[in-house]
Amino acid sequence: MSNKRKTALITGITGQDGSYLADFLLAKNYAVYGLERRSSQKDRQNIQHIMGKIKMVSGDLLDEASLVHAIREAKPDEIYNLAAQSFVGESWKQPVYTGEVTGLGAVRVLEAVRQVDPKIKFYQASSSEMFGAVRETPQTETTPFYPRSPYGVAKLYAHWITVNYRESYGLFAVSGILFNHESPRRGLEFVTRKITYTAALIKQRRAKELRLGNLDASRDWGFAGDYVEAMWLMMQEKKPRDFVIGTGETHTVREFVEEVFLYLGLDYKKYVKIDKKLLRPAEVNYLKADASHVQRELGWKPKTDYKALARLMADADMAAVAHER
Ligand code: NAP
Ligand code: F7E
Repeated sequence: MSNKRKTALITGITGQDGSYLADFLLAKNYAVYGLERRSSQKDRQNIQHIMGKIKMVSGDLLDEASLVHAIREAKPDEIYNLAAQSFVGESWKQPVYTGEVTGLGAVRVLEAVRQVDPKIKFYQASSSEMFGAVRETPQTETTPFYPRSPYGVAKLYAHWITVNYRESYGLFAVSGILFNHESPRRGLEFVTRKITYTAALIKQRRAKELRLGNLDASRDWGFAGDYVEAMWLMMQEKKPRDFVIGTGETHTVREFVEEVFLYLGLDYKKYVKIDKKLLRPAEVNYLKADASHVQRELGWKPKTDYKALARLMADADMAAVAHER
C-alpha cells in the first residue's frame, strides 16, 4: 500500500460542512484544496483558522471550464462536492438558479473529473430533502424519493446523475444522503442557528422576539462535525456505495426552541411570534433516518446527541453575541 499523502478538493469549503471537512482532512494529513468563487464572502469566517494550511483555487459550479482548471491545479485523489445553493426557502424564489448550481453543478464537476482524470473519487452531498413528502418512515437507502421544493428536485438530479456516472463510466462516485446537521458554523438563515443566535440576543437584552414559521415540522438533527467523518469513510470504501446518514431521532422545531430557551433560562412562549411570511409553499413535515446501514457497514454513528447539539450551539452563540457587543 502506498503511503503517498492524499490530496482532496472541497467545493463549498467556505460553508458549514466544507470547513469541518477541511479540519477533519487536515488532521488526517491530507493536502486540502478549496474551490472558492470570486464572490465568496472575503472574511472566510468558517475557515479563517486554517487559512495557512489549505490552498484556495478559484472556480464556480456555474462555469465548467473553471472546474477543469481547478482540478488540473489541485490534482486531487478525492473531490467532495459540497457547494450548492443550499437554503430550501430561497429555492422557491430562485428556482432556476438553484437548479443550475445545486443540480447541474454536480454534472459539471463529474464531467470535469471525466475529462481530467476519471480515477479521481467523487462525493456528492445528497440530502434528506429528496424524501420530501415521505413515502415511509424511517427513511432508508431504498425509500422512494418525493422532493417538495426546487432545492429537493435539484438535489435529486444531482443524486441520480452521480449514480449514472458511476454506472455508465465506472467512476468512483458516491452520494451521502445526509439528514439535517447543524453547528455554530451554520448559516443564520437556517432554523436551528436562527433560534440559538436570537435566543442569545434575547438573553443579552439585544432582541425582544424571535419570528418563526412552521413550528410543527420535525427534523432528524445531528452535528456537522460528526457527519464529515461519514463522508470520508464512504470515500475509503473499495466499492462506491450510497448511504443514509442521520441520528434516527426526530424533533419538532417547537421542541428545539423549547430546549434552547429552557437551557438559557427563558420561557419561549413569551418571545416566539409566528410570522406567516416564513411559511413555505410546500413543507417537508417529518424526517427520520434509519442509519443502521452505515453503522453496520462503515462503523459510523453520531457522537453528539440532540440535547448536546442544542446546548453547544446556544453556548457558542452566547459567546458570539457577547463578543459582538
Ligand atoms: P452552506 O453552508 O450553505 O455552504 C454552501 C457552500 O457552497 C458555500 O461554501 C458556498 O460558497 C458554496 N457555493 C454556493 N454556490 C456556489 C457556486 N455557484 N460555485 C461554487 N461554490 C458555491 O451548506 P452546508 O450546510 O455546508 O451544506 C453542504 C452541502 O451539503 C450542500 O450541498 C448542501 O446542499 C448539502 N446538504 C446539507 C445538509 C445540512 O443539513 N447542512 C444536509 C444535506 C445536504 P460562498 O461562500 O461563495 O457562498
Ligand atoms: O428548516 C422550519 C422550516 O431551513 C427546517 C438545509 O441544510 O437541511 C436544511 O434544510 C424546518 C423547516 O432547514 C423557520 O419550514 C420554521 O420545516 O433549517 P431549515 P431545511 O429546510 O430542513 C436539509 C437536509 C438540506 O439539505 C438543506 O440544504 O424549520 N422553520 N420557521 C423555519 N426555517 C427557517 N429557515 N426559518 C424559520 O424562521
